[in-house]
Amino acid sequence: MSEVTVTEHLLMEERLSPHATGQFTTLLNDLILSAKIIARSVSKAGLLDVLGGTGEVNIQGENIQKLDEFANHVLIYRMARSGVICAMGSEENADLIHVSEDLPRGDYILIFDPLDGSSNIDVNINVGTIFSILRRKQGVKGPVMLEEVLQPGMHQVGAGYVLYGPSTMLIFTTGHGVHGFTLDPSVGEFLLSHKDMRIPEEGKIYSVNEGNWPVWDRAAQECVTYFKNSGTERQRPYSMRYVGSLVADFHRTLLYGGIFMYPPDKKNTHGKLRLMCEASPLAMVVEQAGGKAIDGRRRILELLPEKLHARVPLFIGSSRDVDAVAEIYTRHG
Ligand code: AFP
Repeated sequence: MSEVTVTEHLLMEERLSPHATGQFTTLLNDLILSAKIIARSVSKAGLLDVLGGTGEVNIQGENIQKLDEFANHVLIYRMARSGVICAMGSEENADLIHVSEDLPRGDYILIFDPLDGSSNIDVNINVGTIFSILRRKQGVKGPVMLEEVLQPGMHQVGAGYVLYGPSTMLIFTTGHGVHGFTLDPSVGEFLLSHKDMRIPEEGKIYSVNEGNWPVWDRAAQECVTYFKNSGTERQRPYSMRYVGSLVADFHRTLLYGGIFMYPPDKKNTHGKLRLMCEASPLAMVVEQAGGKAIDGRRRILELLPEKLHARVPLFIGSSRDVDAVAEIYTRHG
């Protein structure tokens, strides 16, 4: 593993940008500190009284886990004090979170899913934090309006995720490729372990909750059939892997190639995953690594969110595998 720390890496990237003020580096450094605090609690799940639900239900209608609430609190508290953010959007909060006027503020907007895959915590399976960084239009002052936040993913200035797994990893992009860092717990630093990550052009794994087959439309069923059936041109059938934590399923897809799919179904007619805090940040990461992300027909990064918690179908991964899905959806009209 290289000895380059994530801070050194950020400073090097900052030097390449002539107009950099250091605010973005500050933001990422505070995000990294939050991730370390969350990682510490996640790694002690089972020892501390952090397992199980709080008994409450979030804006998405899902049971809130204790660690979910803790991760959300850490991020909101820390990032509000970074001095460079004006507003935040969390998967756990119905409304936009405004940074108090009593605190120093900047132009950045942070959208996050504090603990993705949290229903897996009690069984000790990987979870993660997904983040998307947006910027206010230059010169706009005063309270942040929701319309300013509802930007298409292609306006993100940075995006990534922290994976709390056998080791804690930070994967992010600022639009100059994707880099991965692994937390060395003995020194408490994220060290560069995966430089300039590239997703294979084509994979051998498809990832989907196939239990939803009866509630999918014909196009989604055809996509899964395509990856299951043996083909002549490509090596098929693909293997199937599904963790049920998007960060974990995405991370495997990024490293090994293949495709992750969450199609719309009869219950989730617009898909289950959240556009702003899940699909868009991962779409930026995958595109920067040479892959693709679509909702079946349209590029995820071009979609304009209608609301903070808009949902979207997601097909993400190796470019040729995503192209195969796009071709099937086009045929279905
Ligand atoms: P939780 O955070 O409630 O566990 O939801 C996880 C998630 O949003 C995403 O991480 C998974 O890919 C997806 O849901 C799994 O959904 P299914 O359980 O419907 O397959």
